[in-house]
Amino acid sequence: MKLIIAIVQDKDSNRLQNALIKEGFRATKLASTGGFLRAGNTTFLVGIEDEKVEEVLEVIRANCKVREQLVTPVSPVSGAADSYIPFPVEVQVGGAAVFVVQVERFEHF
Ligand code: 2BA
Repeated sequence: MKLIIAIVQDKDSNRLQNALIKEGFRATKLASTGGFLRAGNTTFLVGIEDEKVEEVLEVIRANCKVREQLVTPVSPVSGAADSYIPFPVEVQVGGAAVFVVQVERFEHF
């Protein structure tokens, strides 16, 4: 068995949740925060048999979009803060950051 941990954008989370349910996959949705953007995102936990991992990945791939997001870099802590002009830079976020982890044991009581 594997545990799929998928970090997706909030904008895709309802669509992905509906698609996982429709395809018969069990999932848990957690509210999370990206370390870089410090913005909300959504983490899905999906426990799944090894042979169905690719099917789950396909559902995630089909429902999560890549988007551009503007980020304003934080100003320097000390030094040339007076002359610092924080130009927003564009970063590409998503579709999804996915980890597939081996599950040693699963119990469901
Ligand atoms: P954030 O950490 O808020 O990152 C949002 C986006 O900012 C990233 O999109 C990436 O394009 C960019 N980014 C992140 N760190 C950067 C850096 N040090 N320099 C320049 N750009 C950077 P994604 O790669 O699609 O990641 C989306 C979210 O997935 C991340 O939100 C984070 O919550 C999670 N994530 C991605 N990779 C991860 C990893 N290796 N471990 C844990 N979480 C991860």
